[in-house]
Amino acid sequence: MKDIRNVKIPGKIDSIYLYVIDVPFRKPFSTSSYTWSSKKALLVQIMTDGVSGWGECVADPDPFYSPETITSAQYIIKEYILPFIKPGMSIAEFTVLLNKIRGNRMARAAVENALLDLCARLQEKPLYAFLGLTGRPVPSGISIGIQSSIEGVLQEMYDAVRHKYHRVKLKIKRGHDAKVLHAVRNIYPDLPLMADANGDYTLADLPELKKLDEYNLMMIEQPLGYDDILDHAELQKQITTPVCLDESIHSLDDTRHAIEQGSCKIINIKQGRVGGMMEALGIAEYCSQKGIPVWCGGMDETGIGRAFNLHLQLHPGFTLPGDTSPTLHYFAEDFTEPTAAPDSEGFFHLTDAHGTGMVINQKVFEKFVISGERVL
Ligand code: OSB
Ligand code: MG
Repeated sequence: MKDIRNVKIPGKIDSIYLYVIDVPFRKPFSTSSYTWSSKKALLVQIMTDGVSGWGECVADPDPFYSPETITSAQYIIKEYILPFIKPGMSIAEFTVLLNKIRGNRMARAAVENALLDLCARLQEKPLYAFLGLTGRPVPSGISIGIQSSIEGVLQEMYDAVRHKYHRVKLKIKRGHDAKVLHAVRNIYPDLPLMADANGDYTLADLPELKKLDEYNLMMIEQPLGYDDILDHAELQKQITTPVCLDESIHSLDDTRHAIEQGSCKIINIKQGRVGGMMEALGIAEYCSQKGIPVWCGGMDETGIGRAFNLHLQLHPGFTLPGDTSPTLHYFAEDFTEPTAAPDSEGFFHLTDAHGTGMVINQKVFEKFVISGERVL
């Protein structure tokens, strides 16, 4: 992989804007921890000579997936991240400064990604090529939220299979697990299937978790506490289904700790959770050296964050289909163009458009903006 750390950010930045947007979901999305009925997100736009780089912060308005929130990210970006940006500095110099900030990786990712998008656009390259990656088709995958009935799950499964997703992830929680998987496996015995518990279980639930071994799942994602590494290692010894970590992984160091302790066999990389594309690529690189498969998670992003997820997956370490579905799966309307959508075989293809390749449709965008401010 090419080393872009010596690339310099523009010698002149004209303006930076922060927007909070609220885009309604087609239908509410539930995990074991919360139900969201719209996507609220913080967007960063960095402009130079009429060219814009965009980043999307994956923090929710609430602390129910991660401790970071839109408001905390806005504060950290304005007070601590933007003052670090010095025109003409290298990406490596910027990263060193960013690493002085503890945690707050969703806030950091939004700004870093916007700068990378801007740099790629100024070099007139697609983001993946700017990052030294080579094009290849990206398989789609779907995450089905918790439904109020088993019939509801089966209906969602039916739609997912029809759309040729390369694997299906089902959200589970205590009391909504074996019976759901049993019903699904009855109809789809061989479908690539996995389950995501979003941290709902503890080691006291070991008997229930062991029962899930019989459903031939590709993996179980984040069964235990959202910040746990140690108990997952104990669990992995007791079950045959591979454990995959999501919430517990914020960095390459977390990844190393989890793998060395045997806490998981697979990693879900979310660039927005680990501090941006650079850390995400570092994790993918480390995992491929260790023979640990990775896949790209999602935070039901708008077209902007989704585009970063697509470019990231060109790293050869991404050997499993991720949670990348078309933007219009979640939203009735997309404010980015062209809308991210797979072909009839369920593969996304990136073009050679510059940066993420996403352009904002201003008219649609304005419908969703709830606040906007110029911060530089
Ligand atoms: O745990 O992976 C998760 C969405 C929001 C918060 C957490 C998660 C998810 C998803 C959906 O599973 C992933 C997507 O389709 O973007
Ligand atoms: Mg998850």
